[in-house]
Amino acid sequence: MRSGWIIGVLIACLLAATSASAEGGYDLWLRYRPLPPTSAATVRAHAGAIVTQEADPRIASAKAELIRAVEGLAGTAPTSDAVMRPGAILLGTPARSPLVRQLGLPLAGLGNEGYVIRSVVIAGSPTIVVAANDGAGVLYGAFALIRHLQRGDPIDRIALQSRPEVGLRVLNHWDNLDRQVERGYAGQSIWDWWRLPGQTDARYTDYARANASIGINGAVLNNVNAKADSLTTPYIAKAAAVADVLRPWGMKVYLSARFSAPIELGGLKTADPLDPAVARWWRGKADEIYRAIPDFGGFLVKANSEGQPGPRDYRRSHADGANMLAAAVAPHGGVVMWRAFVYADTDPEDRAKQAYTEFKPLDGRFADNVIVQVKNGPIDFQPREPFHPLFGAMPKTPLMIEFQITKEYLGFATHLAYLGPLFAETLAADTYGKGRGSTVARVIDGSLDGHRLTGMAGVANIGTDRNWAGSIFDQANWYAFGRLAWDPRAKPDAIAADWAAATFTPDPRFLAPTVAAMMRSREAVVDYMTPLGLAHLMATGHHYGPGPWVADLARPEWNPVYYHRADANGIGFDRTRTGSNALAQYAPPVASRFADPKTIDEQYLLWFHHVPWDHRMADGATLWDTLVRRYDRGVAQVADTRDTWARLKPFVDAERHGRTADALRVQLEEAQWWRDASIAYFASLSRRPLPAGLPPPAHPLDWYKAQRFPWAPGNPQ
Ligand code: GCW
Repeated sequence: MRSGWIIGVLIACLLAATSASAEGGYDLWLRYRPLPPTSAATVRAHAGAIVTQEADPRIASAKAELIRAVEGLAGTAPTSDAVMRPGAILLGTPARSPLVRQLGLPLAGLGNEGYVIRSVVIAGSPTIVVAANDGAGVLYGAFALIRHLQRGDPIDRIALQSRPEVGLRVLNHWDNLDRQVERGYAGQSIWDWWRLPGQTDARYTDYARANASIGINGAVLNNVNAKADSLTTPYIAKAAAVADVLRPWGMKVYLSARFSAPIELGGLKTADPLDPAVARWWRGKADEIYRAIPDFGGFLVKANSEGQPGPRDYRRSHADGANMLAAAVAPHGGVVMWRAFVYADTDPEDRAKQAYTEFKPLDGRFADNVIVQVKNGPIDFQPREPFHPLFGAMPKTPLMIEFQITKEYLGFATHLAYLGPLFAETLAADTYGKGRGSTVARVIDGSLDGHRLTGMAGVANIGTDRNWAGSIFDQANWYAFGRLAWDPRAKPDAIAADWAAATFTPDPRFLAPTVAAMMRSREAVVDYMTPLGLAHLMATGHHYGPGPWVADLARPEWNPVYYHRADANGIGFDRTRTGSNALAQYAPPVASRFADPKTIDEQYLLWFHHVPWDHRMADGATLWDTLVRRYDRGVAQVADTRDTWARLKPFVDAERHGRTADALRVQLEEAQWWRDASIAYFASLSRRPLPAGLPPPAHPLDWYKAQRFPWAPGNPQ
């Protein structure tokens, strides 16, 4: 009896200990663990009640989240009230809340999504007010306030104000209907199409909460390599069920549309965008969707790219295709996001040039509710690319930028690479489209050319993994995408600090080294995979490990040798006048900056130039020696991060610390593999010795060539 009781107590203690330390990462950055006692007391003093006076679902979400956050951070749940009491947080809009209205806050110019947060005194009581013109703004303001609470910032004299610089802040899910995620490394698709619409999942709500917390207001639910089935009546009902869950969190759903759907679903003989029967079919389809989803966002289309159908099949332009679809959704206020990621198997032109060649002449020919979605760089989500030449070159067309949050080319979810610096680098690039200061950020926020339709898309890294993103640090890439979509000028280190504080701890002894390691992590990947402007050297299909020698794929531009062009004399892709002249697609000040191999920023050298192995770099070293040293530097950086992380153990729970440490160990081995394989291959062409003191590759070149990874995740089906 007695021993049974003791065992029971022991088991209970064990369970409590496990659940307290069970940190799988599901909570993301919305992890409301107790603050240190003084910060917790401050929060309690200011958040004894959450007061709202209107029945808006987004305000209800804001209130529920604040209650949850305060309860977790400060240990006491606030009450929910409709009248003021001391030490309350007031949420609302002046239009519907008399308490907010009487404050006369400066909300003009903040639109529907901006917010003001202020410390005020109402009837003698100190109050924090979160006010906006619309429920969406209140929701975003509530999350901004929570961010400050999580960091333990002083809140007694809080004064914040913000509005998003970009309108459509959307995730693109490359999720197939059987739940396989193209280029997904975090398990299956969270969208359980089979069980929808009758059954939804708590994950959908948590997904929406996470997105709302960083300002993401839309999701394209299905892969751009789309099946027409998504547009059938049963699948529209499924999408509508998802939309119902996302709506109270300020999110709209969109669908990728397969251009040939009128043939596949409508029984028509053609999908020619200028055929009236085709246009009629799409109008009917759009009407049907809007009956089920009144706030449906619109369509995303990948056309005439990598085998997808499109208007070019009928000798029509991309504008013809986009405008026909745009007319179908226009009566409902929908948009068409038309992708510029286009290259044709029949076209011998440098792949980096093809999108510009195809789209630039169409500038000004798109309907008002079309926005052209352009990848950050001209090839394909490489560890580093120069900005896409279409930015700054299509002033009469709204352009949205597409980033890849999932790390197809940066070591999947295994390698730690914080993408904030990659995103920010592109956004800060100056296109010179309208002279100096014409940054990509100004193109996509509409300010450069006066566009009101603006957007940023991120290819999601989300799946059914317990930690959503495949690793804890990959969550930071989702987070950084949202924050930069809200404010394309935000600083990636500040974003990393917010993320790490909310995800782990605001303790500066943890934050400073963690943020520093995150900030160097993407450059490390560049160094050990594709230094000095190299690109697309990943192995076939899965794009995981090194494959710079691959030369046997059907299309020239699928082969790494197409991109590096290394031979006995040198390496790099000549995109100057003597080569493909892709340089001419950039505005003259940009082109001239890139034109000279002596003055170009060395991080782009081999992207634009084929140079001899003995080419002298700015510091006098040869290109060959520099290349090898870059590979080494990348590996050394990963080792450094591994050591830093080991030292941070006291600040992190065992589970998340251990899993990250394991991944860093694998990353280090694989960085070494990348370094060794690449050097073995390039040395076989350059026939030069390694700089003195640097270790030779661990294996002969043939060993690296013989590695096979037949079941790597994420490959297209
Ligand atoms: O990055 C490449 C991927 C494809 C993807 C394509 C695209 C959805 O390898 O898997 O297809 O880009 O962006 O359309």
